[in-house]
Amino acid sequence: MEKILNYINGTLTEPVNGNFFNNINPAEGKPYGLIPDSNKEDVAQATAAAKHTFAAWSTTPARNRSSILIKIAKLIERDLDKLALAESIDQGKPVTLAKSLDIPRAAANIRFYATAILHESSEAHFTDNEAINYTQHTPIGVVGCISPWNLPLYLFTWKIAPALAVGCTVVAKPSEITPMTAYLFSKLCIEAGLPAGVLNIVHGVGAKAGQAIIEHPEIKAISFTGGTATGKIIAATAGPMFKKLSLELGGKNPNIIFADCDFEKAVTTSIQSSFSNQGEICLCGSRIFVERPLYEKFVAAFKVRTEALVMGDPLDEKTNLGAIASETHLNKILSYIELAKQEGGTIIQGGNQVKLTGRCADGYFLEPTIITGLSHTCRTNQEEIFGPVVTIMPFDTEEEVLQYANSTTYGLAATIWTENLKRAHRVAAEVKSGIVWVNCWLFRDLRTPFGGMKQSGIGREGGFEALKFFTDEKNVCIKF
Ligand code: TXE
Repeated sequence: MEKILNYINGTLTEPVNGNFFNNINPAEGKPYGLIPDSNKEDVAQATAAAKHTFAAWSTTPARNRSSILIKIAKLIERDLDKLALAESIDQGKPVTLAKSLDIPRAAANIRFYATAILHESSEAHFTDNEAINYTQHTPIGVVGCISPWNLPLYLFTWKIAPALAVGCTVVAKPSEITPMTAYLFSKLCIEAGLPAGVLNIVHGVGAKAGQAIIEHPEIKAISFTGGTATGKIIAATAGPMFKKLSLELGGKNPNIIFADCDFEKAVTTSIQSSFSNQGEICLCGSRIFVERPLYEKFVAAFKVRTEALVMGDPLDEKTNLGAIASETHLNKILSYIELAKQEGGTIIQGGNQVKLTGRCADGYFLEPTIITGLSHTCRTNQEEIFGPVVTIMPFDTEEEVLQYANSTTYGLAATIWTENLKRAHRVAAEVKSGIVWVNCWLFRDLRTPFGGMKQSGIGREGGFEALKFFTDEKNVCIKF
């Protein structure tokens, strides 16, 4: 049983209260390690260490901060196989996905911000011949970064990298469902020579350790990715304390397929956007809308491709779909499949929990599921399920599909499939989503700001926006 430890002031340490809880391997449904059950006291220690180190780290030349971060990125690349295996065991995702997506992206996140900080610039405005106004950004202080369980190291590094690059010191908490790669990451930070206290990782449950980070008065900004319900709690706590907030929350993303699309590409990519990572990606297109002339053909082809997906042991290189991240989450998804039936939906594929044999006999496996026959207004089509479950609905006109697409409280991502350039621009302009992909999905340029509209969140991550988020901005006017 591997015992995960907190990383506070440069040292791996047990929680102050000495309490741990089980770390479950979702493919086996069994504990395989222990997680610190940290509380306020650990967060207080971590914050004190971060505060103490802030003066030194924030005045360390950007090139030196950059070179330590690059060292960490190289260590991630060196340990690619080890980290991918750990992430697959911890989260249930196929090891091949961890190896090709999660871990390389974690290294890329760190490299991106380690180099971006070397190219940071600020604005100056000359006011006729009378004055100059310039904008100055200075690191805001100690910041809190809280990440979820679906893309563990990928989202953890996405938050901490810009904070560290800009000169902030960090108190971070990975999800208690998937803490292992953040723990291995803390060892890499020690190996790379990251000064003590610059990054502190406190493990534990959200309501205790997470909430203590949000409430701590010395933590000036919070970057959070997780569920919308948790986002509301965080906003309610941090808002009255006037903390800077970036909230990346849920999605109920439309995947809009027009009859003039490149059919083969649309079907192949829609399989990925529906079922990658067991559908546990906030950007997954969980509502598929197909223009009526193509509807029957699309549904038939999509069903055949879904049937061909291999669900099984995440450590098997042939596996396309691994385990659901936790038993609680599996039950949540199953309850939505029941709801879909009650709402009059037809399960045309999947819908059942699966019992595998051998090592994975007690794991949390669920068939990829396709539901048709539902209205866009029902709860199944309005609430985030966050699993391998998609609905497919026909539409007749652009106006109609835009109304369907925009009918939820979410607005994270949308995908549009059409070969008609004018229509692509027209629909992209009208969809209320922070990210719109045309004829592709999950294509990311890290310079592009990332975030949602409506209840999918506030603030933008990615690009230079993220560096700015972790700063105080000042505008200075000098009169000649
Ligand atoms: O996430 P939580 P949960 C959605 C998805 C899922 C639902 C709930 O629909 O079914 O959210 O998942 C920490 N103060 N997404 O409950 O609770 C927690 O410890 C501070 C979408 O597992 O939001 C973890 O580190 N922190 C999503 C992080 O918040 C708190 C990814 C996320 O957990 C806290 C995950 C508190 N009071 C779930 N309570 C996405 N957008 O990608 C919890 N946490």
